[in-house]
Amino acid sequence: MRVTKYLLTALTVILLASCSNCSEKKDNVSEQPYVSTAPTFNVDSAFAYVKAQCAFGPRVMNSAAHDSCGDYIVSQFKKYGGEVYEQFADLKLYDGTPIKNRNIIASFNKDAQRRIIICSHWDSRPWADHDPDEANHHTPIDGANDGASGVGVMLELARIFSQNPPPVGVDLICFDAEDAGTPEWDKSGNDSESTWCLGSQYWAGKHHVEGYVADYAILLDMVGGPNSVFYKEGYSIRMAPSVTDRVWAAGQRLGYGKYFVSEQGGYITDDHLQLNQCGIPCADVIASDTEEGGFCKTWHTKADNINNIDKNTLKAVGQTITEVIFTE
Ligand code: AHN
Ligand code: ZN
Repeated sequence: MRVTKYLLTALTVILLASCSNCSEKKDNVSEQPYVSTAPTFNVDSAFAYVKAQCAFGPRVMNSAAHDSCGDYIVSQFKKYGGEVYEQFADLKLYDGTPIKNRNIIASFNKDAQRRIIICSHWDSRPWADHDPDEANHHTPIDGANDGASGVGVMLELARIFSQNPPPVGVDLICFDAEDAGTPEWDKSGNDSESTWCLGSQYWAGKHHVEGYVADYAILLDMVGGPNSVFYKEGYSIRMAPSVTDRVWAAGQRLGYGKYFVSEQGGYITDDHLQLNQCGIPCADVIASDTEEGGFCKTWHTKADNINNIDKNTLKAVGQTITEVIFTE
């Protein structure tokens, strides 16, 4: 009797132990969340950088606000230990208007061989030509989302790098004159794609450092808007497939799958084309509107201001880019 009881107890113990050893533990392992070792992207800090840019007023070429904001961006990059390069160039708008173009580049971990570029445009559109109110079609926009959001992410990255040197070289490039392409109201017929992205066109022809090379690049465009979703942009899939996969995979493993959707989006004329054409594979992280299908509802309207910035979008993108950089 006693022996049987002993055997039963022993059997129970073995069964329990084996149970906790296999199925339960396995389940636990598969439920473990991904734990990133990348630094935290502080979204309040990034938001403050977006707000600061907007406070100068629209950053339209040949304006005082443009000059002052350019100085501000340079001073922030320097404060965080970036090596800053500037490219000043005399360029022309679609209608021949001369503009003073200013590209701003900040290099971190300057001597590293392996380098990646994070870029965005910093100018804002001179005309709210997509505004529902026609009276606004000739007035400039703040470009909180369209311009300042990408630069806000880059300034926060610079702050992060000042405390956590990146494992590869990182060049943060602010292109000028992306958004002065032929306005919708212009009837001259000169609406070619080459009227957009003037700053990146200039950079593609003349890099900030002679013989400059980079392994790959990520373009940020409208990364702080409401109702945002990021599809894999057409040219990015075609010309920079592994960069695109890398960015979207990073977003998804961090839990931002609602933003980084693995579906193909449209083909968009943007600064990334210039990098791809000069041999640097570049993916465009550019938002679509979950309700509209096209660009964000505030796109090229007076409503693209600081009141319509969504910190959740900014955080999802900022943390994803931080993840990509620090898992190099
Ligand atoms: C065109 O509308 C031709 N390209 C969109 C690129 C863009 C404009 N990104 C921001 N503003
Ligand atoms: Zn724009």
